[in-house]
Amino acid sequence: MELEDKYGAHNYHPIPVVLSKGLGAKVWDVEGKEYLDFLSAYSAVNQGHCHPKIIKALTDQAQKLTLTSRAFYNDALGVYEKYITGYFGYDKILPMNSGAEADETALKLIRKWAYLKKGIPENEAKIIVCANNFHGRTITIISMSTDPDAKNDFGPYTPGFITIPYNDLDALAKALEDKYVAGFLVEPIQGEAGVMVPDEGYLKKAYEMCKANNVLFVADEVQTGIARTGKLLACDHEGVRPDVLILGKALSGGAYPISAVLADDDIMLTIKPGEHGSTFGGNPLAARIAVAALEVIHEEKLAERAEKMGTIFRNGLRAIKSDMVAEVRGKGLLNAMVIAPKNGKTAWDVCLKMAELGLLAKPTHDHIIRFAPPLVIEEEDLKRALNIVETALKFFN
Ligand code: IF1
Repeated sequence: MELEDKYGAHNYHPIPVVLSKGLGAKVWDVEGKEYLDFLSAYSAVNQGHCHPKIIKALTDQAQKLTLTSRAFYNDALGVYEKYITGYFGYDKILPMNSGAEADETALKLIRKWAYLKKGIPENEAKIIVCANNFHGRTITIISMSTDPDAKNDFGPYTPGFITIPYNDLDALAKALEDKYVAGFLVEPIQGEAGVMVPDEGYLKKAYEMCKANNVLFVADEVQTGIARTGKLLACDHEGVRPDVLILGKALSGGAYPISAVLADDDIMLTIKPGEHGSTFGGNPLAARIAVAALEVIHEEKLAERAEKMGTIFRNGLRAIKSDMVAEVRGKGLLNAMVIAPKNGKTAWDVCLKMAELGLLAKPTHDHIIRFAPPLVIEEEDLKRALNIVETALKFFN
């Protein structure tokens, strides 16, 4: 911790736990203490820490060829591209590395499509985004943000965004009256905002309104995708097929930075050779890891598991009697508890107490504790976690 403080940027304020090993839903600190991981690296470790099949794909490929750049072909990328486009049902994938890079790629695709296909005048394309969004940390992405911590003192900002309230179809309808709108970028559930689940039917209706106005519906499933919410994609709960799909995090099971944008040819082919890229995007190591990570999701039926275990977990949280619990919400194994401060004790104190008791979670926006364990968590461990949450809350009674 001292090394990080002395030699590392102070862009995080971690819970004071030093981890050194992880397997499945468990992690161990340097003293050998075991914890249940209820953050999963912000939903990147859906398949569980160090999943053997994913690690094997990594170690096998790492001995052969890790990076060629896209200046040349390699024998892994095409195989991955065929697999993932068939897996999610799109014509093509544009492979990137971080979630933010995938969001940036999606923004560029929306703009290219706007000028080359929709006929919006050059530099006039607008993209609708939602208040309290989180899509990453680049300058353009924080230009869309309404969070002062993410945005302040990073200006000047990228223009071309219209911000509307989340889960508000009237506001979307009004914004869609602007004929220069080319896309609507939305999280099916707002993760960082505190697991904000929109009304039933919101995504479906929003999609239909976008289609009626020749506007691309773009889903950022970096956090909600890959089985986290009880379906392969959060959009699947409403039968919505995004025009552009953004994936990241669990696309690698936490073994490597891998992200992707999926779309059909009429959108994807608006970007021509030399118009976009990345040194590591589509590298053979990522290609093999991502195939293994997606196979695990399918083989271990992790979406169905997230649905079943999520219901057990949410019901268990709601059964806890404590006046610090203001609200419990979520879908699948992406859940959150809103903590009402008591005697000056906040969600942070509850998280410290839970860490002491063997459960790792971290608050977002001061009062909201997000609970997102790996989807492979055993039912007995899920129940043990519920006991730890209850014990921690009771401690502040
Ligand atoms: C941090 C949380 C934050 C994301 C969605 C894109 C990205 C993310 C929906 C960018 C990343 C991470 C970033 C990390 C904490 C975590 C996070 F919501 F998951 F908790 F911040 F909001 N779209 N979310 O959630 O992906 O570039 O990070 O690979 O920045 O503190 P990335």
